[in-house]
Amino acid sequence: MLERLDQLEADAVAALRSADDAASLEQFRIAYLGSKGQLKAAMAWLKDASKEERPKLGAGLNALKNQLQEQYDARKASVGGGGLAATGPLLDITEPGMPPRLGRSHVITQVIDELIDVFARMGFEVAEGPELEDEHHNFIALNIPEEHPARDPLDNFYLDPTHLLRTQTSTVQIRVMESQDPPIRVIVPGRVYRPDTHDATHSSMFHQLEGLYVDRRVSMVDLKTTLIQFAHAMFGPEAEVRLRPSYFPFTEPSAELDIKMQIKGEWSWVELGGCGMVNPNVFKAVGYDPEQWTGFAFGMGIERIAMRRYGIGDIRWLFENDVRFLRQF
Ligand code: 2NL
Repeated sequence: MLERLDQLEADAVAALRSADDAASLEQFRIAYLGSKGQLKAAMAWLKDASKEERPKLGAGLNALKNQLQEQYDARKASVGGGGLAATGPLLDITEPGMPPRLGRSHVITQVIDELIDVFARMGFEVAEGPELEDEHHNFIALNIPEEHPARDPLDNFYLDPTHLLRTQTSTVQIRVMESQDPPIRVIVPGRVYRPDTHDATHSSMFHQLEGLYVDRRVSMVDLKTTLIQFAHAMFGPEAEVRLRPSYFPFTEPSAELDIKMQIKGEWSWVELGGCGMVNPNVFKAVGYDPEQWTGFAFGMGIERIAMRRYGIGDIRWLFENDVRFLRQF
């Protein structure tokens, strides 16, 4: 009996060794491990075996079964695709292809890229900085004193009494001026945060583009010329710029910035942001001599530009990430 077991093992091991593809492996499985296979048949030897032989034969058959199953599994894994031979191919290579849908930049990113391009052609470099700021960069250096209403806790996202999410990207221009000497010509696109009840035109997170130019004898004419060049490049040669007197703590004089642009064939004035000549107090805060250096600065809302240009009726659509909306741009 035990000799028959040895013979069975030798045959099975040889058969498995020569099975080198999925089909022959399957033949091996049926012949040896299957429900009508040789191991199953060998179990019948037990009832003809003598009392002394029976336990040894039983243990030997079990061990052989486990060993063959293990070797078969390993072999099958290394041959690969074993399942396919039995079930047929899972992949029908004659099916027509389905091209994957391509991703794209968010419409706000597209507008930012365009703005960077326009200002780059006028010599402006892009600067970036942290969205979590301290009161020095967000307020003090920008000539916004302690008692100013802009610092109201209800109008800002404070993390602690001296840290908050930036409310304007001017914080980055302050950092640029603190770290390098004039002349400076930078634009800063980025996210800003203000607590606002969300509706069609308000979001507590939105994007701004600010610009700063510092050199000797910079004038309001330089500011307006730069803005006119920007308006023409962005909205076409017929676009116009209008500056209306205003007030900001960080500029003096200050102005609101309106641009006349064409929307669906109709010309209209759109309030894009504000601008002005850098307040001497801001220069003092960053260690520039205000007798020597002059500059202009401006800030505009990027959502405003995108919404006007593409006729987007609700600012919230920009941030809901519904691909059916985003795919349109
Ligand atoms: C607006 C108005 C403005 C500035 C931003 C600025 C920055 C520095 C110094 C002086 Cl470092 N000014 N930025 C100036 C005027 C207006 O933004 O309505 N933005 C959406």
